[in-house]
Amino acid sequence: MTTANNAKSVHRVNSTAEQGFNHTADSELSVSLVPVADLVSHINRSPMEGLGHVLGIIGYGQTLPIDTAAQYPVLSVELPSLVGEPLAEVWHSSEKPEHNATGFIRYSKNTKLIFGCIDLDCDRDLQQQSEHVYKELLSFIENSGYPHLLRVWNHFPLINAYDGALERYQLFCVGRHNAFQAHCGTDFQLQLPAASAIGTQGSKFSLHFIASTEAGIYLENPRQTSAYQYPEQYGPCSPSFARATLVQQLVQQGRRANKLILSGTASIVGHETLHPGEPEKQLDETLRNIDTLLRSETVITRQQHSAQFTNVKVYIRHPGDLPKIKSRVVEYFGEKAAVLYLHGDICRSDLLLEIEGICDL
Ligand code: 3EB
Repeated sequence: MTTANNAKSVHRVNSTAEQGFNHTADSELSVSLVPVADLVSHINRSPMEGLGHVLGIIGYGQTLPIDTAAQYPVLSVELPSLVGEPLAEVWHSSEKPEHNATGFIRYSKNTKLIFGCIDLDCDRDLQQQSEHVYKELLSFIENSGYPHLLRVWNHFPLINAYDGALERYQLFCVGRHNAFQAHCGTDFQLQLPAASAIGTQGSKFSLHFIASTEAGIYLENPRQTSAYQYPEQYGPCSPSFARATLVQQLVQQGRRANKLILSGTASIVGHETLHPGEPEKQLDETLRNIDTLLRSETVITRQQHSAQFTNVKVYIRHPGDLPKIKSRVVEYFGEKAAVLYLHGDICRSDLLLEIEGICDL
């Protein structure tokens, strides 16, 4: 049995519906998955219902019916949702944020966190654009007093296509690597956030991020080579990310407080892709990777309760594979997790799926 399933059977998490109080009201950060059609009423209701204040909204697959002049950042990511109606993530915080924009970065910030979006037309030179975007982002968060990047979501088109001698994902990795090295210096590997990089069928370079005044704890996966140490066969610059970020939040009234923000995780063991062409086996390998990370010492020793995923995103290269994986995903993560299935390209052409999520510890 998996860790997530154990969590379900051993410790029941209180939810709003069951307990009549709000589970997220005193939590620093939470994410609601909302049908796009209900977005406006959800936003209007959320302060009354104790969900907290809106930090920003990330929509998937269709342009959001929200005024782009909305005070908080709104981003439409070009990755269609594969199940049911179009969905959006509403990011909330318990503490009222301030909204603003600087250059191409739109953001909301409270005393501890900053949540922001970048939405640009893709340049012809992806390496240079990635380097530029990351340099701007790193300077911006540092100058604003939120120097610790916790999580970044990257999206751009044609991730597996070649541009000259390199794949576009490799070009992105070079640009991102150069920016981190220039900004953070030679030991930049120790300061890398959790991340994901997913290919779209659109035309935008878009990303969103969370950064903090306080350092997160960056985790690696004992079953996987650290991405920043991948050998050169995968590209001239290894990918700049950590496998997860552990965020320690305030404990109030004994309720769960730590969050694990899991990077995109795929069927990679050591540094090699396992099970090319076999989605079910890639899924099992991915879940074993997630399980291993959840059982790692750093996580276990900081865990106040059993691990419970609240939000999960499953990226699927071929929509036809969805029926082969959906029931296993639901079984593993349990009914409490809001799962979003998105049609996107994974950064290695032999990977068929990737899973990320946010987990209460
Ligand atoms: C992997 O483990 C799969 O380049 O930011 C996962 C998460 C992956 C983040 C990134 C890439 C990234 O290497 C791919």
